[in-house]
Amino acid sequence: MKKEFLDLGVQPIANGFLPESNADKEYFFNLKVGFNSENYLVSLMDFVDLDMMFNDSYAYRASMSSTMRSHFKEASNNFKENFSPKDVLEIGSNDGVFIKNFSKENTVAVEPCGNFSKITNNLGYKTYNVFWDMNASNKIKSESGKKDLIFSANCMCHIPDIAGAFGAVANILSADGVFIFEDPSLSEMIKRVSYDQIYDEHAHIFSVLSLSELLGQAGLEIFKVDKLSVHGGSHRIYASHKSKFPVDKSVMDALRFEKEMGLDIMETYRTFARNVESSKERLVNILRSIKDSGKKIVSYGATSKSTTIFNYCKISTNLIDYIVDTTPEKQGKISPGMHIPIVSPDEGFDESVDFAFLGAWNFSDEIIKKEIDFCNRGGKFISHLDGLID
Ligand code: DWN
Repeated sequence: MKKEFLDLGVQPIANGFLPESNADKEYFFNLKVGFNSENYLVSLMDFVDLDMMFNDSYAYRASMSSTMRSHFKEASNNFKENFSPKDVLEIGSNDGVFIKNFSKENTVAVEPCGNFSKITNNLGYKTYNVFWDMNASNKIKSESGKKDLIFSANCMCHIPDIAGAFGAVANILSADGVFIFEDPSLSEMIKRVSYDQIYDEHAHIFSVLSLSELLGQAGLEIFKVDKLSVHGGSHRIYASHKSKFPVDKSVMDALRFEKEMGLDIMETYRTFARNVESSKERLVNILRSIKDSGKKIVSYGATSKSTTIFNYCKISTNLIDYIVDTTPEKQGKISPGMHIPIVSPDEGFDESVDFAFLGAWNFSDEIIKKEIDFCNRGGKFISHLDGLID
């Protein structure tokens, strides 16, 4: 039974960057989070309708960062070397940043956002423009058989019926096949107080504890866990049909670590909720004192994560002048809910900027390296996790 532990207030569609003309037509919902003590799953109390979030104008492009392009290149090399897959399926292929490393002949993809399924179909990869469920699994299995590598990045945590989704994977995974997926890590979120990982698309924030329960219900077993630095700290889970692979030490280590963190008890989440409240106060005080001193602050990266922060902390152009983002589809629009204008870095990241809030803090290394001139002239980055970054 899911019990609420955090209320992040009224929130818009996190990735719903919109033209100014649509500002009065936004959809809002109450973003509340709960913990289920039976299967250890942390989920939204109420799921947002999938069609509201994933449509033919989805804004997030995975290949917009060099970090993610190299991340998926390395992942594909790793999987080819260790599993020599013949028949590959990616669930949530976005703009093809992962599957483009595999041959078109024996790779199929599932991508519900039509603007992206069009890209990979045009590249020659058979892409099903559907949501992942048992219907999709049976259709693909009937057309191209079972798969020996099923991969999914930042997608499984977006599926409200996660038990059904894992059952659909088991249905099409070959006897000796591997199911590898990566999603933000609950332990990292709790540790960093990175509450901005919570938004409409993230139906769940997974722990290995919860995944072990849910995959087990689908007849699958975790045999390896990698800790990843991408997307603010993620887990890469390797699973298969039961007893197909020796269970690696990393699985027991992860489960033990999470139990020691108390991810199996409600008290841990109530403490997290208090930490979130303190994080909000600290961030607003930092931004307000900078603004009161007459300095200019922009936000770097129009992210779903920063949508949660800005709407929870009521941060608008009263504190942030505008947002800079490299994604063409986001430029010229306004941010969801707080309606902060978005411009390209060429247009907005200039000498007039004194401080930059890291909306895309998960790429801070890449960004700070790229903006060394900004830092050298005295510009400062701010994050809600670490405050002012020297
Ligand atoms: O799970 C999800 C993750 C993978 O991506 C999706 N539900 C939605 C999305 O979340 P997000 O919007 O918080 O993702 P990112 O990857 O943190 O977004 C980064 C944004 O920052 C992009 O719009 C690109 C932009 N960016 C930039 O303007 N300059 C990124 C870099 C690295 C840069 O230098």
